[in-house]
Amino acid sequence: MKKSIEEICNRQVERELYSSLLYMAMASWTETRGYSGIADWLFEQAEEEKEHMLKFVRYINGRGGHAILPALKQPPVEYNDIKTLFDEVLKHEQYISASINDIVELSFKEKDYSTHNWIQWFVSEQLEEEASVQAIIDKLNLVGDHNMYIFDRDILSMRTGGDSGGGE
Ligand code: OFO
Repeated sequence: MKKSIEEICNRQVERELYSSLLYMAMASWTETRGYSGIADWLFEQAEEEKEHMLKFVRYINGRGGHAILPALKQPPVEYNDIKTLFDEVLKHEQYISASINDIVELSFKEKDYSTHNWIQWFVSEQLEEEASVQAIIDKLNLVGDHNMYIFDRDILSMRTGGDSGGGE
């Protein structure tokens, strides 16, 4: 695999791992505030992000590169409220989508059509993730502050159940 592709995939290892850490930090904050449903949703999301990171690790190594596990910066400890927390999740997912698109673009430019083909799974996954977070935000806007208890129960049925097993 070309050095440029190895480097951009390693950049994504770091970003997926940070996503996992960020969602765990958010989950921990929500759990301490009694939102156990939201915490479960975020912990599950964190697991998915770890799986995404591993997909990159295995792909890089499988193509003759060397996947590097990075040191990570600490994610925020405190969050203002549930709505702003999910706004931050959406913003983060949009950042990840842009980062995946960079890989699509570079792999095409470098004529690495295997990577270009492989990364398409992440393109679809990002679409799905952004849509599911947007659906949560829409719902939060509907329920208002008084119905947060109901929302906390309801979010458990809002898992996309995104298949994170494919793509290799
Ligand atoms: Fe949130 O998604 Fe990974 O890629």
